Amino acid sequence: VEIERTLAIIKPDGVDKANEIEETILNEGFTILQKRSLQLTPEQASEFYAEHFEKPFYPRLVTYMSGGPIIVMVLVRENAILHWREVIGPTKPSVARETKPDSIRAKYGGDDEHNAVHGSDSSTSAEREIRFFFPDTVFESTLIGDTARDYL
Ligand code: YYY
Ligand code: MG
Repeated sequence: VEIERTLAIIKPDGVDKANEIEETILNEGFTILQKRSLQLTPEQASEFYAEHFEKPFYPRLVTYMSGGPIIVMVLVRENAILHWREVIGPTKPSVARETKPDSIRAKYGGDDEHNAVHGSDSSTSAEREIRFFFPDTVFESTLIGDTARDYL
């Protein structure tokens, strides 16, 4: 059994549903290992989403993600990265409502740009993203094995 860590963000439009979202997180068997509330500067949002630099939606995304407080969390679970992506649903809330009505983005997302939550999409991303918000994190990979068990 592979115990993994992933990074979750409750985005600015999701913060007023933070209690419901956290309840879903716990019901899905995640442990919230770390949690912090903050507001990104535009520079930090640009860096976090650097992979999308070339995309037409990038400027809007940066403005949106730096436009209000967010809540960042490190989640731990078996198969955490993939499972969290399943729980949040497809990127676009309109698609999520069509194909995965129980997902967080279906329930709490607004229009396609305001989709309530973020989830790391791979082990490499999870490691980078966890370090981005929790720079003191010590780990050799997102698979933390016995170390994680101390928190479960
Ligand atoms: O990983 P995920 O958040 O599901 O989607 P990405 O393709 O990485 O895009 C990041 C972020 O950008 C997405 O959550 C909303 C926004 N976005 C957008 O506003 N318009 C798009 N066509 C695609 C993505
Ligand atoms: Mg992504």
